[in-house]
Amino acid sequence: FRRLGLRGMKQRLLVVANRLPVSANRRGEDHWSLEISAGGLVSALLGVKDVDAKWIGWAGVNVPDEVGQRALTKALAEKRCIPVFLDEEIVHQYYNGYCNNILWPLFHYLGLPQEDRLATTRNFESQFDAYKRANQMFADVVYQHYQEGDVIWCHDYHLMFLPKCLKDHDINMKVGWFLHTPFPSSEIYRTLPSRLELLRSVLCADLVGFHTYDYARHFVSACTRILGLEGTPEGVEDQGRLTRVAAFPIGIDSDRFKRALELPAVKRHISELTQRFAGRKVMLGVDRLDMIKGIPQKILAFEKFLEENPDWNDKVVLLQIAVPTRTDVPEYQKLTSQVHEIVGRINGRFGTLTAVPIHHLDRSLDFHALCALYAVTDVALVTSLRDGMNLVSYEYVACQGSKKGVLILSEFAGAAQSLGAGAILVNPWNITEVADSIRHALTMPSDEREKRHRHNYAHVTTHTAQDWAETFVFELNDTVAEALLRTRQ
Ligand code: ADQ
Repeated sequence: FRRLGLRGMKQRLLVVANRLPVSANRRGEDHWSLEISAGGLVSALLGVKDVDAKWIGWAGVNVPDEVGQRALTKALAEKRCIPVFLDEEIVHQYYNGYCNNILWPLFHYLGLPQEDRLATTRNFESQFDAYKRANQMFADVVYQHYQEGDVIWCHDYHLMFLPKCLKDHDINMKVGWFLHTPFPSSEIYRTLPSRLELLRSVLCADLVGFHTYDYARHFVSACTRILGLEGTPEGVEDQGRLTRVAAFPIGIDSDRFKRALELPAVKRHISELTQRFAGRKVMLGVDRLDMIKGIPQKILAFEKFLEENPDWNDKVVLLQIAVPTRTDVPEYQKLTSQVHEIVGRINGRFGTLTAVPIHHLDRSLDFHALCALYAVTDVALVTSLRDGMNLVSYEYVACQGSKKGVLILSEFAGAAQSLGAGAILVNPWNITEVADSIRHALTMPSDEREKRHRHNYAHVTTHTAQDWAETFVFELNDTVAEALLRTRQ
């Protein structure tokens, strides 16, 4: 900031993400009610010092009429949000199609569409077209609000084409792009038909960030192998221009969780849950119901544990909270039925008249109930098949100050890089290994539990969401300043 003469000034930051952090409900022709979703990204950005942040994104609703659009724009302005209006057709092609059916599975190593999803491949061109058009619509809204000196921070795989749109408009814009998912090995990435255009666009950004060093390395390899560019320790170089590439591991607002544990409502939840499960060890899973989260694999591993450890049968319970997501997509519907089927079978097999081994809820929990669950449970089970970071593992650790529960964590979650020394790391595909880890976690001596917890707690409370956002914005300013100095020399 100092080098740019910004010391003491509030710098404007435009955060561009597919979804605004609000849920909007229409209450009349020109009246909207808004609820801010207090996710990690929101608290991260609220906590960045000397920065005045605004959000640009889709509100998640179709608003075809001008009266509704004007009213929503006005209501959102009070929450420092600016809407991008996408119609149903573009949402279908860009969001459901290209983003969720092509990029999401590919980036999580599930490959390009097969069978059911093959129809999407046939429509690939039109979906990629819609993706580019949607990205251009986000860019148009950015131009309308941009002032010289603003920092523009683009988020995630939905907006890979945005850096190019922005730099084509004004080469001096300061543009950063951050990916919340993994960036896969270049051998996987190179199967994507639009691989060249997307890489070239991301390289238009000044700073490109990932959760882990491995994802950054995969990205640089994709640029060298697919585009034939040169990778340097700082990033990727193309005709003398450097795009800086680095790892910026996200964190959580750990104080928010610690404060919540002191609230009477949360304490009430905690004592209810403690009574409800008295005499049993409680294991917890909290995930969006998505194939990348490995929920069926987790439940099968728990079944294996029950099979091999009959003495534990009525002494342990697994609470699996799964928020339904992308419910209109057939593959997600199939996953839901598959999970229900497995849970039903296991409860039928191991349940008694008074207790069942798995409580499975298909719903989101409010923040207080979630904190209470994190606090009372003995073991958290995170078995993602791939996950950019996985914040549930961080949230669990933040709430375990007194209990010092054990975290079983997939080695394929980004969080394994930061919490690996404290967690029990597992390969989620190996259900025997996960079943053994469950037994290890449930029988772990208290001094080992404390040591492991201390390591993770220190990490989660010192690598916060605020630090993450502050570091990214600082580095982006620095990168641009350095590039300016280089061109002047
Ligand atoms: P997600 O895939 O959504 O995020 P994750 O990082 O675990 O995964 O965050 C989920 C959030 O939703 C957590 O804050 C959690 O508390 C909340 N949540 C999950 N289930 C819930 C439930 N049943 N009820 C209430 N709340 C629930 C993407 C990437 C991740 C990356 C994040 C941030 O896929 O890998 O860590 O972005 O970059």
